[in-house]
Amino acid sequence: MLDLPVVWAEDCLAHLPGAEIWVGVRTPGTELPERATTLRDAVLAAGGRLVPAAGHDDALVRTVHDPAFLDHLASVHDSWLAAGFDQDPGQDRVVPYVFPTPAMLDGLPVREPVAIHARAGRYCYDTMTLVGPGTWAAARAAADAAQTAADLIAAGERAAYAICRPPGHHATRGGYGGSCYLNNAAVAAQALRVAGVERVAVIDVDAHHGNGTQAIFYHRADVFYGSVHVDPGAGWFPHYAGFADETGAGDGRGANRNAPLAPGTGDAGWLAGLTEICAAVAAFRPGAVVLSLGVDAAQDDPESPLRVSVDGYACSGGLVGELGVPVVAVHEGGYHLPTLGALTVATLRGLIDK
Ligand code: SP5
Ligand code: ZN
Repeated sequence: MLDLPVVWAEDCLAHLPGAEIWVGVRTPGTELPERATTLRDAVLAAGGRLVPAAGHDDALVRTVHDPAFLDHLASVHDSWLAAGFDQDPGQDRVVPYVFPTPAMLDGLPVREPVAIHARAGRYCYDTMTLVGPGTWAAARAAADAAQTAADLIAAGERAAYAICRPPGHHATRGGYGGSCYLNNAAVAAQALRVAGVERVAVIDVDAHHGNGTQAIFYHRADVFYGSVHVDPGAGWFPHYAGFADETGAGDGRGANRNAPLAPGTGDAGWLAGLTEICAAVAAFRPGAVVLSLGVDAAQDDPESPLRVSVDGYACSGGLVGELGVPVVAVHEGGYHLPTLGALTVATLRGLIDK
């Protein structure tokens, strides 16, 4: 019996990216609405208690993200259609073609471009993360779900699970990418801080490094970020972050910990990495934990080369539960629909059985 509140936002189904542009080629993409309904059905069948996400105003989200980025994301698809891009050249999703990277700017300030096709890349860092008509509503609903789960912890629950779609851990303070738009885990962590938890730890078990969450808290001493993930140095997304020598900076020195793993790593190596992260989290003495629960490290997942089993995921929940503090679990990745539910339920069972 999975005796746990499960936060659900119907609007998370409104995001229909339709495709991912991979090395210039249109591919179907794997971040589908069916992921969310599959997760919902599995956790409810296991005994989870459905809690509708509550609407929140933008105050908290605007402290986690750059307000200019939020205004952009809320309006860019309407602007895209108003400029006729769905007719000419025939693209109904927002897809950038130029990015203001250091290679282009070389120290110049980032200006707000006039052309909508240029603006499309202003707050985006890849070609894989398209914006459609329902993207903003869904991303905002996912952030609401994460904030609602944090509210439940603040009200005394020991654990809560938010079905967040689209996922969030690749979204930075000022930009989106990696199938993520708003950083749901960072919203949950910040909500816990505002609710009075002095130190919050984010533990990220998604197969990919959560570069967005790391960046948002990199200079802060009050939020620890720890992640176990496939080694970006072995050629895996997000490629530019997630290395072991990234340990925080300024006030945040020592409050960041990465455990990158070789492709092919299975339960033993993955759980050893997570054990190391959990030891660092225990030393940080958090009052609550946000678990970035991606199940794409599973052996059958198409998006990562890690080979974790359902039992391995159950053990990961146990390791986080053993920390003995309340946990907000926020869903991240996981793309193999036939096993998504079992992996998630096993993790949540492991979490609350401790
Ligand atoms: C939340 C999350 O798990 N985001 C992961 C995004 C990783 N995307 C990287 C894609 C790299 C290219 N994959 C090839 C797909 C070919 N269809
Ligand atoms: Zn992932």
